[in-house]
Amino acid sequence: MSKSGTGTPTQWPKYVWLNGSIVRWEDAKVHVFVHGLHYGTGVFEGIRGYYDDEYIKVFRLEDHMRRMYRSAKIIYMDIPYPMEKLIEATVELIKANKFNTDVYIRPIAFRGLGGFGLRAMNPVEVAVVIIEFGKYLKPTGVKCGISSWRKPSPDSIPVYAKTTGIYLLSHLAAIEAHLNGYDEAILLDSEGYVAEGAGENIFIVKNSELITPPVYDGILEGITRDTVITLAREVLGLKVIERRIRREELYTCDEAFFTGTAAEVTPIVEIDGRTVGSGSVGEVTKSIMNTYRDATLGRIAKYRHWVREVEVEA
Ligand code: PY5
Repeated sequence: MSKSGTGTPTQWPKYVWLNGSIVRWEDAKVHVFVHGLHYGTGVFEGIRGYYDDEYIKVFRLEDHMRRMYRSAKIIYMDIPYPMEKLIEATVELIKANKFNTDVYIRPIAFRGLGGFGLRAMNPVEVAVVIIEFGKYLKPTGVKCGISSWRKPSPDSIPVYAKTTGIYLLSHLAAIEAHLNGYDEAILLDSEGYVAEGAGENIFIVKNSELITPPVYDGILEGITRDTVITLAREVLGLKVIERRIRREELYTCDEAFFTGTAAEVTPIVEIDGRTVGSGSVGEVTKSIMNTYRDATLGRIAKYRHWVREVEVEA
C-alpha cells in the first residue's frame, strides 16, 4: 500500500458478491438513486484474512457478521439474508478470487431504490467486497493529534452501530490530522474524555497495566479491543482497566497503542507534539502485538475458534 491510512488497494479483485451472487468486478454496480448514497443509511464491517500456507485465515468472521446484524437492527434495517448466507458468501468469494496475500473483507448493506424521503425504508442491497491489504498504519509507531471534532453524545447518533453515515466524522478527523502533519486523529467524547482514534480503539499503558475507555464513552465496541483485552488478561496475565481517560493522561502514559481490524495493534509514539514514553515501541505494546499476531494465525490453542481457515488453490 502506498500511503499510510489511505487503504488504497494495490489492485482490484476479480469478483465481488452482490445481492446474492458472485459477479465480475466490472459488473458490481449500484444505482446513483440508492438511498444509502444520499443519506448514509448503511451498515458495514471490516474483517481481516491472513494468508498463511495456502489458507486465508479469517479472524473472528462470525463476531463481525453478528455486529453487522446488530448495527442493522439499530437503524431499523432487515438484512435480507440470514447471517450464515453472508458467511458462506465470504468464504466462496475468497475461493473465487484465489487470494494469495492478506486481505480485507468488507460486507456492506444499504438502503437501495425506492423513496427519496427520510422515512423511506427502501429494500436493502447487500455486497461483500474483498481487497488485497497490507498494513494500514505504520507498525513502527504513529504520531497523533487530538481532533477538533468530537465523538457525539449518546443521544445524538448511535455510535455503537457501525453505520456508513457516521464515518463522515472519522473521515473529517483523519483528513484534519493528516493536514496537521499527523498520521492519525484521536477523538474526545462529548464531555472531553478520550474516546478513540478515527478508525481504532485506544489503550494506554501505565505501570504495566492497560487502560482503555469504557464502551459508554462514545466508542465503537471494537472486536480487536475485545481480543486485546482477552489476550492481555488470559495469555499475558496483565491487568486491564476500563475507565475514562483524561487527555493529559495521553501525554504522560508509559505507552499507548491503537487497536482495530485495519490498524491491528499500532503503537502510538507521539501525541500533540509530546513523546509517548520512550518514543519507540514499548515492551508491553510489543508483547501485545506479538500475541495478537499469533491469535490471528490460529497459533494460540485456546483461541483457535476465532480463526476460520479457507483453503485457496495455489
Ligand atoms: N473505532 C472505530 C471508529 C472504527 O472504525 C474501528 C474499526 C474500530 C474502533 C475498531 O473496531 P474493530 O476492532 O472491530 O475493527 N475501523 C474499521 C476497520 O476495519 C475501518 C477503518 C477504516 O478497522
